[in-house]
Amino acid sequence: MKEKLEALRQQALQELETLHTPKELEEFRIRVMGKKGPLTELLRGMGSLPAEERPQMGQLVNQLRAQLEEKLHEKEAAAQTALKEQKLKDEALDITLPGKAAKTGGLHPLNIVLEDMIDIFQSMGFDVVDGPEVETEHYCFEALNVPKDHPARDMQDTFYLGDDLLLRTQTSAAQIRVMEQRKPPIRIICPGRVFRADEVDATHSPVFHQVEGLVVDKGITMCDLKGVLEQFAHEIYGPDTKVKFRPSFFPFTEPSVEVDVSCSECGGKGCRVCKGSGWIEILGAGMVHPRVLRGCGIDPEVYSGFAFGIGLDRLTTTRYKISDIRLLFENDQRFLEQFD
Ligand code: 2U9
Repeated sequence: MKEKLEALRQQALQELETLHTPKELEEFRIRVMGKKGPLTELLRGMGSLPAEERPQMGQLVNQLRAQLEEKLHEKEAAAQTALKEQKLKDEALDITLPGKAAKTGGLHPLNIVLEDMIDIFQSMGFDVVDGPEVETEHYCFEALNVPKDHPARDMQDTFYLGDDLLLRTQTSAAQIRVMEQRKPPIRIICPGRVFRADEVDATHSPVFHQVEGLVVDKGITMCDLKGVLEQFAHEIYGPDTKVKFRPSFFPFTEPSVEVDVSCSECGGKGCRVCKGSGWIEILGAGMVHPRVLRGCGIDPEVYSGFAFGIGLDRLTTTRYKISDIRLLFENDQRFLEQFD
């Protein structure tokens, strides 16, 4: 029996040396040390030994069990360490790799052009003012000398929200509020969203943007209007740009003009952008109608002023050669990314 025990020790220790994974070691434990294993069998076989040999034999079997247990523990601990090391190796991070660049937002093209315009007018001493988008008929039309039967007041052209409430069709409404509150000299621009019940197409949107301006003081003349708007056109389109003032009509200004600049695309020769004319219309303007001044409590015998209105969307689409105004309102990342 002693020889059997020694043979088992040799064989078990030898086999243990070849086992490495936790699975292999567990299988060994069940096979060799389990109820049906050779160790248990040896203990059972002790019944056939003479009584005086049994204690010594029992001690030897227990020693072997302890020895195998210890070896198994060692191997299991080594297997766990190896497993952990392999895992660390597999999951190793290369901290020297460059990180993913975070996407940063950029200015919307309308805001790029608006910021340029604000810079230009601020450098000429204008303040920037704001006003409500929901207005009353008084501020949007009456105070601006727009008669009751004017087509702009028609339900077809203006979004009415109720009897007297409407979405402003021009930012002039906000400038009337300033004229009521401040005494001249007044030098303001008023950028903002405006609304007209237009059919949507490549050049029309029911929501668009204006930058309107107003100057009121003693002795303001058409020369001031020309000087300010020429300066603006030269800063936006370059100093060689020609500026043309054409007579026009608006209810809120008298006299009124429309302002064209020589086409920046063809230099005035005529092309697709200027539809062959060599000129591009950029704004409307005029001397503030005396009735408008009086309505705000400003004496037109003492003060005079000029006003202008610039369509921001058209200025933006021509600058960036954007073919369709709707692109400005869709917030498509692929479009906006080009202006970062
Ligand atoms: C006050 C009095 C008068 C603002 C003006 C225009 C001429 C004009 C258009 C430009 C393109 C509107 O966006 S657009 O379609 N505007 O032609 N706007 S004079 O006149 C004012 C403003 C305020 C108190």
